[in-house]
Amino acid sequence: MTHTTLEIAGMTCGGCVASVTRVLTGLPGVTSAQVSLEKSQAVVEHDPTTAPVPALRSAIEDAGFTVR
Ligand code: 9UX
Repeated sequence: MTHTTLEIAGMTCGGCVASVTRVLTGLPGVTSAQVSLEKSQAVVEHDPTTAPVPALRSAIEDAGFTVR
């Protein structure tokens, strides 16, 4: 397992945090996601083979947010 920190733009409320958390933890290979509204970031614990960083990025962007 690897920890990756992603900078996310566009989260404005707790509902956004819940959405990002749900899409990340719904991906195969993602063990956990700690999403922070204040820091505009997500720390994701994942298997980089099953859930590579571009897959994390795509899932977040498909949910309507921007990964910097
Ligand atoms: Mo509330 Mo966050 O509608 O998009 S979930 S602003």
